Amino acid sequence: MEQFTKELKEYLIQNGASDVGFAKVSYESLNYAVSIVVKLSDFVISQIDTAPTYTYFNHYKTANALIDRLGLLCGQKIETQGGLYFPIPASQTVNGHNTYAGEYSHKKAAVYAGLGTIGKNALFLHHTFGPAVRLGTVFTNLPLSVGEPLSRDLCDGCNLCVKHCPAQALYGKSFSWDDPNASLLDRKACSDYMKKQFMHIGRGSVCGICMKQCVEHFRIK
Ligand code: B12
Repeated sequence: MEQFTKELKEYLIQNGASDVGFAKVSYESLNYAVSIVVKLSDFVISQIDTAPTYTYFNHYKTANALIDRLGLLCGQKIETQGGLYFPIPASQTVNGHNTYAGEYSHKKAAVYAGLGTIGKNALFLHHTFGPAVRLGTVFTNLPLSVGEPLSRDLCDGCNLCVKHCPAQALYGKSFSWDDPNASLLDRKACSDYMKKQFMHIGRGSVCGICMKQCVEHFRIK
């Protein structure tokens, strides 16, 4: 399957993915995942200051549309090899309000694929692009050549994200393999703040201040 894995990665990159990885993680009977990374615009992110911008909200929607399209293209390619596929939506909350969870965590698949690590901001930090990326995941039963988690931590604990979070939603904890499911973020506080303060900009779905702070630091390092 090494050849197909390589072809799939090249195909997704040709169609707009910034990076692609593969992981041995499961969704029901599908035991492999394709992790798709779409890098965001440095300039758009740089304009976020104490609030998200209208442009960031549009950029977020455009990136989500690309990720969902890449998920479909990826799945169609998998089906040509006789495999099943299940694309996780780019940005969809399931189980009603106040649960703050998607069908599967994109960050988890991306970490297992070896594409990056989790920062104190609870965001996935890509090894090259940093935190300003959006993610997608496609599960399949087709065996793929998988990566493995990075051994170094890409977050140096600078705390800028924790200090600047206007909702004070970040606990200041670091991701740890001893307790990988420990929550780093008060999800309700983050969501409530976006809804209260930024409804007029991004319908309560965007903020990005923790991402912007991290991007600047990531670049300086
Ligand atoms: C619901 C949701 C929210 C909720 C809850 C956030 C949260 N962290 O759970 C709210 C509304 C608060 C929110 C806010 C934001 N979100 Co949001 N959100 C989602 C969504 C749709 C589901 C996340 C989910 O299932 N959460 C439930 C908890 C239980 O899961 P989790 O935090 O992902 O991870 C848990 C476990 O999986 C585990 N875990 C996490 N990583 C790893 C790694 C390993 C190896 C292991 C073993 C475990 C593990 O620990 C966590 C605690 O239990 C995802 C899309 C998706 N399907 O992944 C986007 C997503 C997480 N959001 C994203 C973004 C960018 C944001 C915002 C910046 C808003 C914005 N766009 O401007 C803020 C950032 C908040 C923050 N600092 O984390 C991006 C993150 C990209 C990145 N670089 O990491 C995602 C992945 C969307 C995407 N397609 O890229 N979001």
